[in-house]
Amino acid sequence: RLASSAAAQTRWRAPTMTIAILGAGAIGQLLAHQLASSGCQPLLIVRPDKCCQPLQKFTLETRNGSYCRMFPCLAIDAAAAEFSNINLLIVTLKAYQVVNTLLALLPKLSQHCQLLLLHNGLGPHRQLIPLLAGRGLSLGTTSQGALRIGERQIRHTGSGITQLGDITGPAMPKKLQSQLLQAIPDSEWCDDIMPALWGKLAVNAAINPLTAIDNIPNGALAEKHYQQQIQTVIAELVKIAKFEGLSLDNDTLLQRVNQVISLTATNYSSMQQDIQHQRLTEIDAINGYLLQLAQQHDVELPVNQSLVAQVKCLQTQLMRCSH
Ligand code: KPL
Repeated sequence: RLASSAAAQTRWRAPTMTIAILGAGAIGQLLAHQLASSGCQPLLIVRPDKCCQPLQKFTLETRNGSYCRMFPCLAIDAAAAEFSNINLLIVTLKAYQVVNTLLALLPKLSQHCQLLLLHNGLGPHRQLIPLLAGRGLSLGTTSQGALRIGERQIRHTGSGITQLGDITGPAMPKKLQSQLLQAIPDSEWCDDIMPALWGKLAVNAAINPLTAIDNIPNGALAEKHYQQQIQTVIAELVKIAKFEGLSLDNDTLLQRVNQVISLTATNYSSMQQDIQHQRLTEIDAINGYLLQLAQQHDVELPVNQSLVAQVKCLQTQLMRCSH
């Protein structure tokens, strides 16, 4: 009897959904560990030169200890058949890598593969929508902190909420939705994800360029001189959001920015780090996205414009030095 009920259990196990993560940076690796600890076996899609073995060991350090896990890895240039079983592709690339990378990958994905973009800033989804060929697109934002301390080793540096929601096409299947919400701590599904994305955009637009330009930690922005600039960055963001049909509250956003400044006072923003390591920044998808919208609506955003110009200038100087 025991044997037959065990056999029945095996027979009746619900079919598992394949979740793949494109971009094995700090957030991509963190999500892979969180999915694995809730019983999924995520697949990591990596650059061909990083895919030396089909199964690779990844390590997560938390306050409670270290966890080593083996994840299957697939090179992005692998044959199409290997991608056709993916039900959900979570994209954790930098904003500026999203469109070009997906342009090459989309034809290899099944017609039913759902896409979820998780990056700082906004904008790539607008270029992606015409290329989806009927696939569903969801977007998300996370305030979880993760630091990469080795090629396949990360440290979970802070908890924070993760908000996800559909943008266009078929909705995320309920089974995938619940797998994600179960795996990611403090995560929620939003019927309208846009206000959450704009909330995070406000935080990044205020903190990232100022810390990158002046090479300071987030906490330095509590000084009066920065607070005046932050107020204008936010006022300009609220103004352009209104043209996009979104009514955002100036004071709530300012409060949120200042809360992040104090909670992450000793941290360096991703843009400050990108500049220091002579990497391309996400400025085009953050303050640059506001300028794109401003141009469409024929509106001026002088403070955001000046921040974009300063970051781009730094970026060009540093890139030139590194060559
Ligand atoms: O998301 C961030 C970033 O650095 O990109 C913030 C919230 C500003 C934390 O540093």
